[in-house]
Amino acid sequence: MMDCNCRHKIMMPWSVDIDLADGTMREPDRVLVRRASDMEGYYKDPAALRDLIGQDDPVHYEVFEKQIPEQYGQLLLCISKLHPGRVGDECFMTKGHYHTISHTAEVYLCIRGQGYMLMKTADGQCVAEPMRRNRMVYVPPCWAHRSVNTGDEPLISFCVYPGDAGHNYGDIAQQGFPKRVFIRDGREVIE
Ligand code: PAN
Ligand code: ZN
Repeated sequence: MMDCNCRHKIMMPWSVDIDLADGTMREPDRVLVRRASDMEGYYKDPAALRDLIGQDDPVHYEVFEKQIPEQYGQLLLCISKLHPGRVGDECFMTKGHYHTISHTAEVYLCIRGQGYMLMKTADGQCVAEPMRRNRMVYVPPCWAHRSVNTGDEPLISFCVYPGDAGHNYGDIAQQGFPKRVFIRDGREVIE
């Protein structure tokens, strides 16, 4: 190992296989799994969530990651696989977060499924960008973000964001988003 002309050690280049159809990363270093029981407090209908937890506590989403130093200059990447399902009539979603260093952006390239990226700012703006296969969503600095699956198959995205971004879940856990996504009478409702 030699020093680069900054404070970091030289890291060896590497590559990884990603199965775009299945939405999995071969040989991830870490797989984060969030089940219904990890989502208490997030959905509009807590009783419907308790029912789901009591049934088989289904997996809501999985995040496949490679181990990359969480440092300025690095890029963190993952496959986010959000399963289809409803809590009552509300679509399965990720917890959502701001980045701890809030002025850091993120790219989500959707490789399968359909849904929305809900984004909000601290001053009350809220936007729902459609997610579908081959569509890229740019999450600008300072926007909290949560993906929502409105379809019947997994919503799968390849995500890239700065190594030092960090995750701040607390604000969203307390405040939520101004909008939620439902399926009612077979139609998407955002309200
Ligand atoms: C994504 C998310 C992933 C899971 O990698 O972490 O989709 O969502 P939550 O982190 O909100 O549970 C990302 O935005 N990283 O910054
Ligand atoms: Zn993020």
